Amino acid sequence: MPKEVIPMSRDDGDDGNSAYGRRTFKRSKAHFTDRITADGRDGWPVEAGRYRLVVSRACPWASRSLVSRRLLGLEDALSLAVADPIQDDRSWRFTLDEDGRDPVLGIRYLSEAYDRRETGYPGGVSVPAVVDVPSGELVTNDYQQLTLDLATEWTDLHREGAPDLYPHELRDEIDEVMADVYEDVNNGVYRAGFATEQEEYETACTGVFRRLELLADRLERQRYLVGDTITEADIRLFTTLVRFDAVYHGHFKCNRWKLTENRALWGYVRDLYQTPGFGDTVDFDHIKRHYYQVHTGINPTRVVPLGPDLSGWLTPHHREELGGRPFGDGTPPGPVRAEERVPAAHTP
Ligand SMILES: N[C@@H](CCC(=O)N[C@@H](CS)C(=O)NCC(=O)O)C(=O)O
Repeated sequence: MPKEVIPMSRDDGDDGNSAYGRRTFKRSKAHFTDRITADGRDGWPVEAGRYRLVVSRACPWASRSLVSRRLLGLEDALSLAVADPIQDDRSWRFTLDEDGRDPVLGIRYLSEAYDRRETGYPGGVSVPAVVDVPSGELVTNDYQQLTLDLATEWTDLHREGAPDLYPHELRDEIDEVMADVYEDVNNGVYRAGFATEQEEYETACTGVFRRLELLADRLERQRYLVGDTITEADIRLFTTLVRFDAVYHGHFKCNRWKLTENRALWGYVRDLYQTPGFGDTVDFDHIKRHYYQVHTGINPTRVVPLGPDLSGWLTPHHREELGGRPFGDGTPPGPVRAEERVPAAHTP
């Protein structure tokens, strides 16, 4: 039986009592913040085939990198390991692979790559993680920086027609939107879900919906969050919205309304879902089983609900009427490679 895993705060200077106890939920900071860059200044140069991206398709933070990798066409350059959505007491494990071992890294647990990098470090084992294949060492688990680096440092390895996900002239606006989305939405749902006091829950839940309403206003008028093309900001909002009705509405009690009841947001998230590179990374089975089975403090029975009905995800959204050029001067990514396809039973 997997042990409960809580996104703990251990290295951000709090007293260790805040993630799940009496105090406000706080997210830990990523512990390994080395960057893989074009000039290799941290000792990790961008190099095709050298690194392996380890994700769980359940995890919204890891899913950002799954979407970026697809949009930018980095599948050949950066290989992918998908962990079992259910961690055990040694955390993320490769039980979906033959013999329970990642075929490239040869390890059974992601923690082995963390241990190779640093023995006995104080943080938790989290995804996304990038591992250096030759040494087997973890390079980074800094999910905030990772996608920005894929967009701006890995450019030599991008596919032809890759979009510019973090255009220079829009960075200030993108950063501003992402900061609000992070605080109130990406992390707000976790603060609501892990709250152990009424007031803490109400504050977080109110913040989630206040921000969603502001975002919906914006998205009534424009197809994407910033400018007229898909950017990093859309990726970060998408990975929370795509989980909203499936897990945040019920399991995390963010239930003032469902996304399907909000015209702008439901249209926006379906538009992205149906855009190559977004929906084809999403595994609703992994999402639901992870949240409902791993957070036993919230769901002690570990029963996973049957709903919601997924068929609506593929219905017409009519967002093209707002204009916008999804890939700017670029093109959509090609089909998903066979070995990375999400099983049809886990999709609408
Ligand atoms: N690395 C970040 C974000 C990534 C993250 O929270 N990933 C989750 C999955 S959604 C995870 O791996 N949690 C395992 C754990 O915290 O032990 C953090 O430590 O807060």
